[in-house]
Amino acid sequence: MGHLGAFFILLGALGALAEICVIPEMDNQLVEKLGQHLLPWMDQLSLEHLNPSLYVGLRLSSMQAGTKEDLYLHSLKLDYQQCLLGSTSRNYNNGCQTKPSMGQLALYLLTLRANCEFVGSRKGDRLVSQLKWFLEDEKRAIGHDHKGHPHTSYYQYGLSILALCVHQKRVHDSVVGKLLYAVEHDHHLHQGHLSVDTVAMAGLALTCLERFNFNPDLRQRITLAIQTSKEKILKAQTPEGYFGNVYSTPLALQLLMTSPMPRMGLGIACLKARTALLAFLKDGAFQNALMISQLLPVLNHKTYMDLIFPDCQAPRVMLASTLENPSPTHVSEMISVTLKVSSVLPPYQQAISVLAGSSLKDVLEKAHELGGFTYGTQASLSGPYLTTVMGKAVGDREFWQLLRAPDTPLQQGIADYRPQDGETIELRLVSW
Ligand code: B12
Repeated sequence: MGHLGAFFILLGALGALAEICVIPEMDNQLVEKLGQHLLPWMDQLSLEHLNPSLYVGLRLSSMQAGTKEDLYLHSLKLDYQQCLLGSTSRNYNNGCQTKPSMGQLALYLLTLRANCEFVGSRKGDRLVSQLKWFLEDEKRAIGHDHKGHPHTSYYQYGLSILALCVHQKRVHDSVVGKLLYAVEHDHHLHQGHLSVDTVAMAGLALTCLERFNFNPDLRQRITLAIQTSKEKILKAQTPEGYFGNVYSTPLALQLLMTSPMPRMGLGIACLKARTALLAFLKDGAFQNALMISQLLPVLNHKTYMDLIFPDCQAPRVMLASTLENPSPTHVSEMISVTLKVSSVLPPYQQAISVLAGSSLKDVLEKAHELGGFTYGTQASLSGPYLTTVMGKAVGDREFWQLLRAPDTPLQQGIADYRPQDGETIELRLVSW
C-alpha cells in the first residue's frame, strides 16, 4: 500500500470520528421575538443607521419582514452605491458624511448575495475593485514582516475576504497569506485577549476559500488554519458554555457549524453553548440589533457559508409588528452611578443620579449636563461608539474602554449597558 492508500485510511478513520455541531431548534416564539426586535431598526433608513448586517441576518433567518425588508434593501442599495461610487462632481458629497468603511462595503456585498445577486454590472465590478484595493492597502499596512497592523482590524480583513469569496471573486495569495499568518500566530488576533469573533470571522473566510479552492498553493495551510481556528474557539469555551463571551458565541457557532470535525466533544460543546444562549435569550438579554443579526442564522441552522448558494425561495414566516410595550410609568426610582475617568488630568470622578434603568449613555449625558464632563460618539453598526472623553480623542489603535470598577470590561456599549445602583463605571484610554 502506497502513501496515498495510508492517507485515505487515515482520512477514513478521522471521518469515522468526525463530530458535527448542531443547534437543535429553539422555541419559535423566542426566535420570533428576536426577529421582532429588528423591525423598529428597519424603519431607520438614513445612511447613518442603515445596517447591512441586519439584512443579511434576516435573510438567513426563518423570518421575513415583507415590504419593509424590500424597502430596506432598496435604501441600502441606493445609499451604499451612491456613497461608494458617487459622483465626483464639485461640492457634491452625495449626502454622505463618511464613506462606508472596508468592512461595511464587505457587509454590503454580503447583502447582495443574501438576496441571491452576484455583482456583475459595471457598478458591481467597481465595488469589487474597491474592496480588493482596500485589502491591498491593509496588506501593505501589515507589511512583509507582519510587524504592522491593518488600519481597520483582522476582523474586517477576514470579513472582506469572505465577501469577495461568496461572490466567487479570487483574492491574491499574498492577501490570504496575511490572514493565514495571523491565525498561525494568534497574538495578531488579540484585543487585550484572544478575540473569538475575529478568529471565527477568519475561519469563515478561509472555509469559503477552501470550498472553491481559489488558492491551490495555499490549500494545506488553509485547511490547517481552519482547524486551528476551530480549536482555539473550542478552547475558549467558558464554564457556562459561551465561546469567548455570549456575544462572540453566534459567530463562533457559525464557524463550528460549517463542517464536521474530527474532534471528540464538538457536539457536546455546541449543545452546551446552545443551553447557555437559550438561558440568556429567555432573560431577554439579546437587545443589540447587530448581535441579533449574527445570531439569527445560527438559530435557523445557517451560517455565512450559506451565502455561497443562498436559498432565496425558502419559506420564511412573516414577522408581525408588535406594539412596543409601553414603558412603565411608575418607575421613578433614582439610582446613583459613579463615573470615573483616570486617563485625563486632572482625573474626573463624580456620582451621577439617574432614573433606574437608564443606559450608560444617559449617565454620560447627565454628567455632561451637570458640567465638567464632555464626550463624543460616532455612529457604528453596533450603536454609538465612544470616541472622545474630556476632549481627548483616541489615537491610532487606542480606544476608550468601558469598565465596571475595579477592573471588569463591559460586554456592551454605552447605549445598551444599564448600570445598577451604586456601580462605578470607569472610562479608560487603552491600546489594543
Ligand atoms: C474590532 C472590534 C473592536 C475594536 C474596534 C476598533 C477597530 N479599529 O476596529 C476595539 C478593540 C477598539 C473594540 C472596542 C470595544 N468593543 Co468591540 N468589537 C470588535 C469586533 C471584533 C469587530 C467590529 C467590526 O469591525 N465590525 C465590522 C464593521 C464593518 O462594523 P462597524 O460598525 O463599522 O465597526 C465598528 C464598530 O463595531 C466599532 N466597535 C467595535 N466594538 C464596538 C462595541 C460597541 C458596543 C460599539 C457601539 C461599537 C464598537 O468599531 C468598529 C470599527 O470602527 C466586534 C465583534 C462582532 N461580533 O461584531 C467586537 C464587539 C462589537 N465589541 C464589543 C465590545 C463590548 C466592545 C467594547 C464596549 C469593550 C469595552 N468594554 O470597552 C469597546 C467599545 C467601547 C467604546 N469606546 O464605545 C462587543 C459588543 C457586544 C454588544 N453587546 O454589542 C463585540 C461583539 C465583541 C464581543 N463579543 O464582546 N472592539
